[in-house]
Amino acid sequence: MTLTPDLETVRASYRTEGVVHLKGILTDEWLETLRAAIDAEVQKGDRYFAYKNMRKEPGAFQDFCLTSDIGQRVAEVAGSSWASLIYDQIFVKEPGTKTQTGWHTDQPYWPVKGPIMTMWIALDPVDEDNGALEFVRGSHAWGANYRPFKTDQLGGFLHYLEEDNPDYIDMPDFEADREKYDIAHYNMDPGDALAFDGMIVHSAMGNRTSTRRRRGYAIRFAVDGATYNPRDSVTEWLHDPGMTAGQVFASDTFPVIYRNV
Ligand SMILES: O=C(O)CCC(=O)C(=O)O
Repeated sequence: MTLTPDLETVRASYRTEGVVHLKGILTDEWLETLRAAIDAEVQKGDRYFAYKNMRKEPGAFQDFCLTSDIGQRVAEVAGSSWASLIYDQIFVKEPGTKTQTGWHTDQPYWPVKGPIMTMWIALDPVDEDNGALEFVRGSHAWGANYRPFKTDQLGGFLHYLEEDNPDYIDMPDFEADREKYDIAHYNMDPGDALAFDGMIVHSAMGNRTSTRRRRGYAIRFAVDGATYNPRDSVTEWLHDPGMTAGQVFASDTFPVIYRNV
């Protein structure tokens, strides 16, 4: 049974724009479970963070990745017969954490060639006041391979990585030239998700409110056509000695969580 209403329209938007807004993909139970799990992390003291690989430890994030229907949703939207898990990440911007997450593409940071999808799930209402993500629609299809860069703890640009690598080009100043591009953000309700391509240029606003939280849970997936591409120090933390370069991106470390049989 298909989980995604209007699947053909959704797929077409994802294909042409590189991002699509999916409404209400979480059950109330998962919403509460994930919120509580993030709150346990907030209790540790940080108010603005992007913790990675939460699913490695037993608990709510691992359960969600392995037992919810998220893999099927990814496969449906991507038009893939399978989806494997790369890693997950929680993005918290508590009220008053105003720093913008700079414009970037995700793919150069990961050892994957071919299609990657992120599902960014809102656990609070999200809009331009409390940290909505922004996308340069269609940029995933430009064929532009933007150079990865190092950021500080708050996501500010520090310096380029792979500076001598001719495969990359430096990123234009999207912020300065906003009017030149088709830039969009999506107002989200808790339980909504944005499915977006690993090559789309995106950023996230800061949380300018004094009262409204912004908890997001992002999971990165490889889908049909994605292969292992362990190329440099930037992607090293996701290297898997159990895979060989060029093979389908799936292994014990990066399990296939959905297959349409
Ligand atoms: O949620 C955020 O603040 C940033 C998210 C992001 O850039 C991503 O998921 O790639």
